[in-house]
Amino acid sequence: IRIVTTQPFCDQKPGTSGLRKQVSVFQQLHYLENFVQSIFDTLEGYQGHTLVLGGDGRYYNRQATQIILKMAAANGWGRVLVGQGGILSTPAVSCVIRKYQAFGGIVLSASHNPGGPKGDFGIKYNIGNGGPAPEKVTEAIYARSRGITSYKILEANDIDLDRLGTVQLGVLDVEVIDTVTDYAQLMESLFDFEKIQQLLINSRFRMCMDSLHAVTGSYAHRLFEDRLGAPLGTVCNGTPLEDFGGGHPDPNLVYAHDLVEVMFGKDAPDFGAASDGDGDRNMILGRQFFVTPSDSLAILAANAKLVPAYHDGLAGIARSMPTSQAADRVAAALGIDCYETPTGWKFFGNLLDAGKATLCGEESFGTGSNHIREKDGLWAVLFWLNILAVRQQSVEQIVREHWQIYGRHYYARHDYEGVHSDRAQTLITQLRQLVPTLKGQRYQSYEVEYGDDFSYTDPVDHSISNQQGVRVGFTDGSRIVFRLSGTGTQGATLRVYLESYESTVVKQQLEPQVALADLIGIADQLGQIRTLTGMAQPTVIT
Ligand code: VG1
Ligand code: CO
Repeated sequence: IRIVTTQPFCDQKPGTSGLRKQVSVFQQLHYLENFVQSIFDTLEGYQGHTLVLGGDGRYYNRQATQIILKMAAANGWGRVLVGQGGILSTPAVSCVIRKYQAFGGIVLSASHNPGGPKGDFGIKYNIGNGGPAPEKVTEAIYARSRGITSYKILEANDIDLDRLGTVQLGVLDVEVIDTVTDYAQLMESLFDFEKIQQLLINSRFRMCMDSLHAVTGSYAHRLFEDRLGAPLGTVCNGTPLEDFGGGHPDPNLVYAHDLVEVMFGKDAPDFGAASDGDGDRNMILGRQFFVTPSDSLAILAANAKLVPAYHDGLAGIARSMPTSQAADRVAAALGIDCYETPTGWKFFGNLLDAGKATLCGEESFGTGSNHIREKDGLWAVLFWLNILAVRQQSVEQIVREHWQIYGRHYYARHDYEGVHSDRAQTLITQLRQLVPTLKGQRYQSYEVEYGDDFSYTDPVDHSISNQQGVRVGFTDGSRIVFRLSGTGTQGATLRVYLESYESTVVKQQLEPQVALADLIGIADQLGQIRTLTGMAQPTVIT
């Protein structure tokens, strides 16, 4: 065991979902090691216990895996379960931690950010419930990283990550596990695979799953084609690549363009889906029809009883604050609680552990449940397939019927990427000062009901998270939310979330950008977006 002297880096503060930086930053001497040692130094009582380790397969995944294994060996872990080739999707890590009652896990991913030598890399610690470490842990890791002076690493050869089975690294047992098996078994225990299989082998139903050259490729091939009988070719871009084929592995209408072309083209399949770099996000499409993630959460909740795992009903629903209020209406109709949390899956962990929520979702193409403690892309796809198999209707019919019953929440997110950090900060600071003064003010036909900077008190451990996004709510239930991204690696990204509500069926047919046009104008007026960012329009609209 070698003790290596090091100096702290000042920028190792985890964001919304772990530490994400450009690959070149991680390749600096000691950079990764410092952060990993900071994680280990922060944990108590892990000695002799099990760590789960896996990543989304992006560039630097293998090298980082070898380093972390040797550091785990030097720091007294008892066993590491590592995915074959160093690969595990984020939901699979969560599944494996829970199944084998590991002490915790490390996920190597920058999720939807591009990969490759010029792309991004990331690392995140998950606790024993399988979920992302809560803020008090990530803050402790950050504090440690600023005072670190040395780290411990075993001097040893690299292990063969491609061969399944157990090898020794010093006193550490390293078990290379199949990436898919545990996760696939969990999925089979939740859904009606027989019904889904009948749907998929029926030649009248066609589906297309786009894995965007990212981690879900192996999972999707195994589940949809091998196990559920969908024809070969159902999964496209299903070979994981270190640079995701040069694309943005982000399942939305902008970046999943191949799939969008197929689903909005002539002779489109009945059902389309995509997932992100690390497999925790999902996009759901019908034939020439897009389901917003906020609607998807509400529809899954309203139809949950059709799925074996949720047959007895839901304890509650949780959504992140910027996610539309569509789920709230379903919760109200079901007579269950709906929780509103800050952005980031780590805030759902306590609600799930305490049995207060069963389904959770975020507008950013994230949906999940109490089966694990991460959002789960393929789980959402299977959930939709299970509903389709039972209801025997099209995706569009299901969504339109939902709107008829509950009303439609028009929704859009406008991202302004690559904004100068100072200017983005100014914009938010000005909004923080402005919005509490707006109550009663009128903007076109809208009257402000409240304006605040969202603060969350966790109902389980009572921890408080302040400044989670500036909200302006109007008397008719419409909302505008402003916040800065915590996952970007260059400059700042401003996110503007827009939502309005329409209960009249004949008015539910508009394009969201048209329905939200007035709110888009008001958002610019309130935030001085064009002036402060210097941009005439958003870089990405989802
Ligand atoms: C974004 C999304 C957030 C999501 C997070 C991690 O964060 O808005 O909802 O939980 O990414 O998703 P931010 O701070 O950039 O808005 V993933 O798939 O990157 O782990
Ligand atoms: Co992700």
